[in-house]
Amino acid sequence: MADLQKIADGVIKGQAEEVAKLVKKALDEGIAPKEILDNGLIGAMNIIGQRFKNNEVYVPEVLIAARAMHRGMDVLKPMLVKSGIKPIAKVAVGTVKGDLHDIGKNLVIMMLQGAGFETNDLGIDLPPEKFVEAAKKGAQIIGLSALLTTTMPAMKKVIDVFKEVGIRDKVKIMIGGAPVTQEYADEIGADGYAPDAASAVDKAKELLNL
Ligand code: B1M
Repeated sequence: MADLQKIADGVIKGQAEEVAKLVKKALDEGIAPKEILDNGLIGAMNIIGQRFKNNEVYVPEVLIAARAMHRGMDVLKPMLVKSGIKPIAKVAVGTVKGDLHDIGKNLVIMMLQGAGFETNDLGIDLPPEKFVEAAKKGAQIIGLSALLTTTMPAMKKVIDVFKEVGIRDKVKIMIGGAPVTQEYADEIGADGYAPDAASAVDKAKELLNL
């Protein structure tokens, strides 16, 4: 089996240490870091994302694959930096004020990382100002997560504050979380909604025309 296919297979199976070894071997053999990233690590996370969307795998499998992807990234990152590979875009994601749920948000972040985005995990229970701060620091997409019907209005509040400080048109705002819908996104003027972590990657790319 070709080296890149072995790496992708290792990620899909969640074999973190094996992936780290295989990435190192591929680098030693002179395979370009970008090739390893695109066709080994990201390729595998795309497959996992698709299977997750189709309910063929569940949260634990995604978490385990993401962990293996991260181990591979640890080995690859210094080489990527050296060869000047830039992330495809910057996204900051957090859970809105009053809401402590973060499992879904973390999955969204992992899938975005797996797709080559630079991510800023802002945390949970965040006031609107934290999202504004992240946008001012260069995030092109602000991602809001909410799991409670009672915290959904905090998403609108974030959008209102972006308008108040005059930077609403400088960023794309994407929302998600179990009770959130496309209709709600339209109602509050969000730029995008994604029902799950894999779709969040598609939506982020769509919002930035990537
Ligand atoms: Co909470 N809780 N909880 N809880 N909790 C729910 C959400 C609830 C549905 C349970 C129920 O009653 N059946 C209910 C909400 C009811 C409602 O509002 N409609 C509920 C409640 C009521 C509460 C408390 C109020 C309970 C209490 O104290 N009385 C309390 C509130 C605390 C607070 O936030 N202020 C509370 C607390 C907790 C725990 C702390 C115990 C824990 C959270 C731990 C943690 O996150 N670290 C917890 C949990 C685990 C849940 C359930 C069981 C699981 C949520 C989860 O992680 N799902 C949940 C019931 C359930 O869903 N079965 C429940 C898995 C995760 C992968 O899915 O987060 O939907 P999800 O994320 C998905 C998508 O939604 C999407 O992608 C993810 C991956 O596919 N997505 C995005 C998410 N964010 C996105 C952002 C995007 C795009 C997509 O763009 C930026």
